[in-house]
Amino acid sequence: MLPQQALADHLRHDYDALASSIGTQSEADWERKSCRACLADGLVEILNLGQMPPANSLLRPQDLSKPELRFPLSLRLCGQCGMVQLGHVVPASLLFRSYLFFTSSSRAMSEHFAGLMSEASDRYVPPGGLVVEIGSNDGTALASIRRRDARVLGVDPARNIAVMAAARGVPTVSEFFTETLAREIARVAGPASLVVACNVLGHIDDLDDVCKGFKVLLAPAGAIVIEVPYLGELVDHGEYDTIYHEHLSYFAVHPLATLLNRHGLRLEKVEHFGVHGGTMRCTAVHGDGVGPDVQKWIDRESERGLNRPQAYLPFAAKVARDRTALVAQLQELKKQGKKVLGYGAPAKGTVVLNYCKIGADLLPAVIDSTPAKQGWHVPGTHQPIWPPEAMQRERPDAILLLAWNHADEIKRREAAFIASGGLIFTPHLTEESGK
Ligand code: JHZ
Repeated sequence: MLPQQALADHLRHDYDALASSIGTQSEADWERKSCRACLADGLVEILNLGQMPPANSLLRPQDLSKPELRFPLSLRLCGQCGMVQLGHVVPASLLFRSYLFFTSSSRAMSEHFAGLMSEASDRYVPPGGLVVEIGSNDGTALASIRRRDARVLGVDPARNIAVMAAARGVPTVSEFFTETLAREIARVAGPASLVVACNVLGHIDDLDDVCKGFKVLLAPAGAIVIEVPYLGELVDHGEYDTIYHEHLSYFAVHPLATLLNRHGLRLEKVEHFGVHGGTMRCTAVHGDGVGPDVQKWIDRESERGLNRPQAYLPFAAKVARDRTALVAQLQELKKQGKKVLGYGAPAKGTVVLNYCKIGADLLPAVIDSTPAKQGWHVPGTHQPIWPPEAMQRERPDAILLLAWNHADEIKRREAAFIASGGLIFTPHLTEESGK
């Protein structure tokens, strides 16, 4: 067994223990009725993806016959501030204490974060200054900082990953980020000139506690750089598979600015990047209001009515249409005697396979390059996860690109498959190459 797998396997015992205690609770125990950004009541459902297993709760072969946890996946809108969020909260300790997603699994994402760290640390970190990353994962981003005169500290609750970060030379506190922890970091290490939080704000239920933590940790002239997938693109492109229990919030600019303002933080700048299906990088500082360009984002969001339930009707209709079309496509390929494999076992893949009820009869296995995932199975639909070498052995005719956000990197890796005429399509049925 590889070290990554051994640790994940070991921590699975904790997951099982937690899962059996949670299994006795009811839906009402997980429901949240007030908005995470502005605390208003009265959230309105805009999409329902049914009962879904936690997307990263991969199964070992010996778990396949055991009952699995499923939780409601209901997407709701706050009519007050426009925050889109899940109506139910799966306990964070179940989702994040042992984590199977590693930032280093994508070269393109590693380069993206290295760019962020170098730009932001040049701008905000004086000699001897401190950079704190929340949700630092395996330390990839912090390790990319080459400056010897900057101090770095990661914070990530996943114990298996904190070990990997430490091995990379990135000191990591393996805890959830809270105001209490922020005070302790500030007391021991001093205020942070730069706080980075990429793809993690959406994971946290109590955003007030996190913002209080930002406020006490941040140095007077420091900055917080937050990256989150952008709601506008999720809706425009029908990226329903990015909706899963780990992602409690789906940010647009207005609700994020509202949240930060409530805590004496000013959203100064918003930049757009294509990664993860459309991402915004938001820079916040001490203060109030928003920067002039940020106001333009807010005006555009208000013009398109992102805080009104009607704006989401075409999105919900496209999600249902995509499901029907994807299943029809897989059935047709099966009828033609073609072999189809999934590519990537991302959290998104679990959502697609379970929402569309795609079992091993239509898609017998998925390929993933992460050693810790190989040999395990997709929750709910149970496809085994094979390493990329299986492509040569299995010689599929087509692949369903579940990790569609890494299309370029995967296409480079699988150039031989494409050269031989292999078909690649995504759950949203964009044809990437054809026979
Ligand atoms: P990927 C992640 O979601 C995790 P996920 C997280 N929840 C988050 O917030 C979002 O990102 C934004 C594999 N792969 O990045 C590796 C290959 O097999 O889409 C991964 O298992 N071959 C924090 O889980 C998966 O695909 C390759 O060449 O949806 C990609 O997962 C490459 C590049 C990746 O994340």
